[in-house]
Amino acid sequence: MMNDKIVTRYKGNPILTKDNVPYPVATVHNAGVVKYQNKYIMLFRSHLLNGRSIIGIARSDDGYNFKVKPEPFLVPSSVSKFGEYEEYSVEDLRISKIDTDFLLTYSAYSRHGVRIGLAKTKDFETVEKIALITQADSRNVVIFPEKIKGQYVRLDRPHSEISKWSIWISYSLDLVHWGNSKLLIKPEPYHWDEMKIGPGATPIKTDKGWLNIYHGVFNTMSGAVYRLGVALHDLNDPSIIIGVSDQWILQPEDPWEITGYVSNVVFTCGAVQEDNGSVKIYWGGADTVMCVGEANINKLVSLCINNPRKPL
Ligand code: BMA
Repeated sequence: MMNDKIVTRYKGNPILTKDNVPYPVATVHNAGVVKYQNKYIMLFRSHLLNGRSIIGIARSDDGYNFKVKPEPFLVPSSVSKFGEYEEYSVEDLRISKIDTDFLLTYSAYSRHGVRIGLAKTKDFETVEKIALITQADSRNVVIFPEKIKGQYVRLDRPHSEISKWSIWISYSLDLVHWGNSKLLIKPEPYHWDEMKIGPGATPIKTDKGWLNIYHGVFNTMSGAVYRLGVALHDLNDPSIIIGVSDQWILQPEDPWEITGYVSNVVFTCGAVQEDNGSVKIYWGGADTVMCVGEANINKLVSLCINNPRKPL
């Protein structure tokens, strides 16, 4: 199967760039996206002109044409318990809807390393920071969009010098204290995701399992290449991996994915499941612009089941 048939890129890519942002930024990328009141809400990362990142907000009726609000949505706190740990940046936010709350997880950077911040909103007008929910160094946390057996569940990506960057799972009763962690998927040696992997979009519920669209990195003589892949987790126990697709589903190919702030990057923080069996996958191109493409969910699921590689 040809890789370029799995995700059909939108012809109007890139769908959002720095020119669409009414305040000075260098990039628009790595956005969490969700549907709320029949609109698509995009919470995107931008590098400011000092190289640090904040989160902006854009809305759309169709998932392709977005309009950015004049004020940023989430910026580093300068006071409170958050100030110490997000002094440098807030980055790569994911959105997970549970009941009437939208849970927002983002990377918080400071001189002490990178941790995950949790914030909540009900309406994307006001936002409340709740807690820092990991130690350093951890990035790319996505919370499953429903409680499973009475617990909140998240995919984690702690960083360790000994074991390569891998996908873990943890559990919580109150969203603040997490534990019972377990390693689920590791980079596969001499494979497109051999250098590191991390959770990408918020998992999507299908009748065959939770679909996890993740990113994988391969190092080359001209630097790292970021691609997207898929894994399927058991519905009732997402620590059970049904399959990890051997092949990637998306790689940098368009000019704005190949060249930019960081070249050769497609990186996702959000995907929206549609009623017709498709999913809109949103990705940052070269850490510079936002793009979207569509894939058939059954096709992604069957890649995980029919052509898997070893998870660990
Ligand atoms: C990762 C993160 C992402 C970024 C990617 C490519 O480590 O910093 O935010 O998109 O690198 O630069």
